[in-house]
Amino acid sequence: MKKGLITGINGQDGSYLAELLLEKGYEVHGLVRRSSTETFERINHITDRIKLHQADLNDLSSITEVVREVRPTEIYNLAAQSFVPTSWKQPLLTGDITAMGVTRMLEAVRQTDAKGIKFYQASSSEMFGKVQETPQREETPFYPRSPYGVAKAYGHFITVNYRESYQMFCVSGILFNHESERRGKEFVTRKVTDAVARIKTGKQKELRIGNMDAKRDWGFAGDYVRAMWLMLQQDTPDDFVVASGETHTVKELIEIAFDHVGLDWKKFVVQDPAFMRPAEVDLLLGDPSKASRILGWKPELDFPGLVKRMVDFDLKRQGGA
Ligand code: NAP
Ligand code: F7E
Repeated sequence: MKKGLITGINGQDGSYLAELLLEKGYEVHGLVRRSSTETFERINHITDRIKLHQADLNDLSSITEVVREVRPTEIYNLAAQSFVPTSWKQPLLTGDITAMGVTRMLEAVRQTDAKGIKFYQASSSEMFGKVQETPQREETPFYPRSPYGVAKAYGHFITVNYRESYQMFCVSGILFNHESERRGKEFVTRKVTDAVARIKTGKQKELRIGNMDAKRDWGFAGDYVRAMWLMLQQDTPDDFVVASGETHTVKELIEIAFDHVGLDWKKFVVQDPAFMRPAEVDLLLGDPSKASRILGWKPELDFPGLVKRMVDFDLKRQGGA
């Protein structure tokens, strides 16, 4: 039986990936950090079928112990400080977890079973930052624009380096933005769909938003975790861009979400400089052709379908559907 260990199992992607691995008959283990209030909202429905282990990406001995105890066949390193604005407020912590945490995971693998464990690193389109070409491909040079992007670039290269130095099966998935009803409410898609539902049900009066001209290549998280799994099923380790191949502005996102419940967004949306970033990533558009050709991966849910799905979910939560 295959054994998967997911760091960040309690996050958006971790929860979808755990479901996917269970469906495929894996024994699923998750690494979670200690918290004074245990909230496993995203994985409550599967906690009886997975095994959780307490460890922290900042603590090498704790993760080595988990890797030694579990002896997984595959590790998916999804844990990170993943919110871009927080990376300016807590740049050192972001570097410790999102960058050095990758090296700690790789060391835990190398010291335990360098040849027997396949390793997936959750890299990000934020590494492209101030984009050097469009669309962005595996070969596009990185120009990160936030401490988060810089940390992810380190995580990418250390993954490649362990592959080349120790012939370990390590891959880096360069994933563009992917969303769902399980997305944290601080990210723009969920912030918008949650606000639309609250405005529609009379619980909120306005939506305060930052840069509406930013363009992102958005997809559905459930589709993207399939690509992670496919990368570890290949015979040779390689890196892949995973994206929808379409780009949309934040304004389009807002329009679709408000339209879906019959509201005119212009009456409710207020631009607020508090949500502008010190340095912005203006445009992201990925070229997923390598993933399509080699992994046979393609996304199933399109952008309007994704936004409507998230609005419907939030409306139901607010008792409005
Ligand atoms: P997420 O919802 O923020 O989940 C991140 C997880 O990491 C959380 O479960 C968090 O634990 C855990 N974590 C944070 N610090 C940790 C530490 N020191 N030790 C152990 N665990 C820690 O992120 P996501 O959207 O699922 O993304 C998954 C990964 O893909 C991240 O690495 C992210 O940077 C990357 N990524 C995401 C996207 C995207 O669009 N979603 C795109 C490209 C790359 P708690 O639950 O305790 O907070
Ligand atoms: O911002 C703009 C903001 O925070 C998207 C993470 O998963 O994807 C995510 O990073 C865009 C930016 O995601 C608001 O300026 C406008 O241009 O939803 P976001 P992100 O920064 O792209 C990448 C691939 C990751 O790897 C990250 O982990 O929306 N925007 N107004 C706003 N953004 C937020 N959060 N809030 C606003 O009010």
